[in-house]
Amino acid sequence: MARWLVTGGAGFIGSHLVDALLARGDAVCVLDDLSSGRRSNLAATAELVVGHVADPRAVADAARSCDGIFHLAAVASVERCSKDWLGSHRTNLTGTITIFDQARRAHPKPLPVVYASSAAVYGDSDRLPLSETTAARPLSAYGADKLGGELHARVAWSLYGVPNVGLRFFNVYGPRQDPSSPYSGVIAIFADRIAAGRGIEIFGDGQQSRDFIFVTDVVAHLLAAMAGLRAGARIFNVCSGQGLSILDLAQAVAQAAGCKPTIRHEAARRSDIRASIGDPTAARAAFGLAARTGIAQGLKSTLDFMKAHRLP
Ligand code: NAD
Ligand code: UD2
Repeated sequence: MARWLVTGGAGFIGSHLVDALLARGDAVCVLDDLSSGRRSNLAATAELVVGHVADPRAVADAARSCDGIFHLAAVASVERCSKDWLGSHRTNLTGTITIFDQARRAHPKPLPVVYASSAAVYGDSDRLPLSETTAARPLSAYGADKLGGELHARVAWSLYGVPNVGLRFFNVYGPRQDPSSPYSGVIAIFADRIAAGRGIEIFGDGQQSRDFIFVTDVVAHLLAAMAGLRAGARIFNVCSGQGLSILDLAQAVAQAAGCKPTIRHEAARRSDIRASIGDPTAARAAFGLAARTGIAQGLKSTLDFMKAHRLP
């Protein structure tokens, strides 16, 4: 039976990965500081170590007797990283280096690592769709640390022999994405507001586009990237390849919820990316995977989950 370390495993994406690993009979150890993740996201059969991903001893203890590391722990909010530049850097970049540094010290050989990067590394490119060869020009502290993680991943392989794959997630949505923060994902916010019969706010004209991918498709890419990972340091987009404007998204959420929300337009966010659409070709060629859950089906699953878990 394989055993995996999942950092950030109590979070939105991480907890779905933990469910999938447990479902196939593997053992899982989660390292998470519960700063945004929840113990309630985890099945009782998952071991949880509460600790900081930049703490070498906590990582060494959690990684002991594991066959590989899925590294998802991060401050995942662009805004929060801008506000707490140094603190989020310790998690997002020093934490990632800590993972690679512990992976290289494993015996008898370095542990393979699959880690979460982000479309944020591209910044606001006008060359769409964004492919892995598109120049990375991050606009945020968050994106810069994700790009830094990719650069250290190359060193981890070339200098220390740590096999690794970085996955540039685009806009991920689905059950368990926390809607409570103003910086939560737009789908979590729209679904929560509309399910509660409240209006929604669109920042800017709503013509800005995003590439949304459902969380179970992201988990499939994580599992495929780890399967048979023995060499190299590669990067793949995890996206649908379809762009959707925020206005059209609002209509799609309303249709899935069967109601017409009031929409209020607010000022556009500072340095908001105008268009973000990924090219999924490389991941399809490497893993035989594509995004299988369309937006209508994904929104229905998300809304059903919210209705079933809505606090009175
Ligand atoms: P999330 O906030 O739900 O999960 C992050 C997890 O990491 C949480 O459980 C949190 O408690 C934990 N964590 C944070 N700081 C930590 C620390 N110092 N030590 C240990 N644990 C810590 O967010 P998510 O959306 O599930 O993101 C998971 C990963 O995917 C992150 O690396 C994020 O940057 C990346 N990502 C997410 C999206 C998206 O659309 N959700 C897009 C691109 C990349
Ligand atoms: C997402 C990720 C970020 C980073 C980035 C990479 C989240 C929360 N953010 O940022 O971590 O990976 O992708 O490209 O997952 N919007 C509204 N009304 C709302 C909320 C949002 O109009 O109530 C707009 C917002 O201005 C933006 C779009 O919706 O134009 C998407 O916003 P987001 O915060 O969901 O995600 P994004 O792409 O800014």
